[in-house]
Amino acid sequence: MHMIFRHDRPRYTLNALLYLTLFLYASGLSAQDEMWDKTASGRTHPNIQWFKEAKFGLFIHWGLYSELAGTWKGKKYYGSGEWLMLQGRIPASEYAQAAQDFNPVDFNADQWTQLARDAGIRYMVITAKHHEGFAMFDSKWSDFTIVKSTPYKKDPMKALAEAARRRGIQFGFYYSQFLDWHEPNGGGNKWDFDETKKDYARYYREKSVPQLKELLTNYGPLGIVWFDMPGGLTREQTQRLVDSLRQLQPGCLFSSRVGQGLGDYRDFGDSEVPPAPIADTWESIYTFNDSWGYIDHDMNFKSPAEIISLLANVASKGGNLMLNIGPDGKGDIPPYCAKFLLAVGKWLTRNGESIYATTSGFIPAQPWGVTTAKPGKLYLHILTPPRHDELVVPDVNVDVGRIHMLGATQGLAWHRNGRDIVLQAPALDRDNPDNVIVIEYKGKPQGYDEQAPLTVSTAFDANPLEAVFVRTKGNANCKSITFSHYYGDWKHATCIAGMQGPGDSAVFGMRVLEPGDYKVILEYACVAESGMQEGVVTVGDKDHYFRTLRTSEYDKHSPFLFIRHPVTIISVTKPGIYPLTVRPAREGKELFKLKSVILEPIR
Ligand code: FHN
Repeated sequence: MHMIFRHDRPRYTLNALLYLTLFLYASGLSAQDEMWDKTASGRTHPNIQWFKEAKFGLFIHWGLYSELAGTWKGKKYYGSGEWLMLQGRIPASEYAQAAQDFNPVDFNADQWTQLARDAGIRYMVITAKHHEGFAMFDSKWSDFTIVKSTPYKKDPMKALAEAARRRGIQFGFYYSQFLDWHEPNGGGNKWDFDETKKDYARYYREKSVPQLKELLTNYGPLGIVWFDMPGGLTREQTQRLVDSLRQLQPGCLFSSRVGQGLGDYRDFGDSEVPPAPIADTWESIYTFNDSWGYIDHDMNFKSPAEIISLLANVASKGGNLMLNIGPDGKGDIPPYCAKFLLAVGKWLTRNGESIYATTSGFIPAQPWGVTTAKPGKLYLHILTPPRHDELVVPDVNVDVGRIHMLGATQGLAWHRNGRDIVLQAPALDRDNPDNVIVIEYKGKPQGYDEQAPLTVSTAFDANPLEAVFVRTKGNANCKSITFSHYYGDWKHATCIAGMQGPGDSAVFGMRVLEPGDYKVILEYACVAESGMQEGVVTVGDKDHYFRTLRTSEYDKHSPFLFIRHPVTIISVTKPGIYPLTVRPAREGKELFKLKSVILEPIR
């Protein structure tokens, strides 16, 4: 067997990356979000097209942790259930005994893959080995496997790979290449094993690489190897790892978390959607509830409407959504996941044309929703139906032909108002979370304009001006803030930060369609030292003063609270474009982290 690191040992010293890794793991909790590699190689993989078109994937976290279901010795844990071993600092030898009870007799590859098929899923990625170190497949390189150490004794991955391919679903494996809490030389377990004595090269050589090779050899053609949490390797070593694995299956894609910018497409952070479209090939990953692995006391499942709107939102920015389920220790998929997936599948049967093989739309997000596109077609995803019978689509700079509801033959009435299209809004189905309207067009659309003024209309109860669309001045800047509620259930908020003095301002372009009175609501988070400071909202020549309200301190492992603070009312007498500026009244601490400004028509 060729071991790619055999000749590297003399050079395999602790480099800067390794020190960083050690530091992160020594601090235990901070690891997950620090280890997301969101960059890809920039080269176009010859087999990338299926992935670009697929748009909807199913992630499956299934391992020993599924049997433990978030409880250890009577204590319930919350958040990422697959991190139970670390959360409970469970000794590796004790944890391994759980394998004796792991007997997923209900596992049925045909049922799982048929559900995926009916849900409109186009690719599936399942955990072959997660950080606990337990292989859910048959491996010669470890005894800690479902075949060798459980009463089940079979390899479920064989059947699953075949069943997925039979149903036209691309099949892939998740593999935690560095973290392995079972092994003395694997990353992450410092409660059993002395970090300073670890030989990561040996871990890669004796388990990680050979197991990856088994996966790429024994399960037919794989669509993806979904690496996670890179560590312990230099760029050169990662490149060699990638090269040696590519030889086995040149057609297989590698996720960006292979590390060192060497993946074939970009994954964002867990539960993260970039705020604006991205031209590269990329994926957002979300889990159904608060955990990736099964937890029997986690019932916080996303509803079909939430998933459909997430799918449309991700597609509107040009990405794929891979949504995770956590089957239990018997091999059953939680009933709400199955039920809600089928509801999403039903919606996709009618509306899939507006999702699969689309690119981002060329109209920025509107109070009514988002857009996706295909050559000659712009799809309007109406996530919030208007209150009146007109729907304005701003700045449609192409030659418009027919406009119709997706799937309907009858056209919709519309007229031009300058560059806008004004649609006679059809009777939308209020039970449908995303009514799709198709605008057929000719010509080359203008690019997506992040600086376009944002629509404000009395047709909507709330008109959000999101931070990503801001123009900043002085030290004000737009950045993404990451935090969690329980443990590893990451949230991300794009905010304007750095506003410390009157010269540091955030300017939003508002395009008000109808005159009227609007309440101005600031949505922000404000730490103690920022509280009780004065700020100003300026519209036209009028300054509106307010004082900041303290919300919560920032700690990335706790909720970061955003308040919706109504600060004033503005009266707009004429439709038109108005700048709205937010700034501190005087020099001081950062005013707050501003997520959005919401304009609410007064009724
Ligand atoms: O630590 C893992 C986590 O358990 C889960 O597998 C997610 C899925 O993207 N990846 C890591 C954290 O980012």
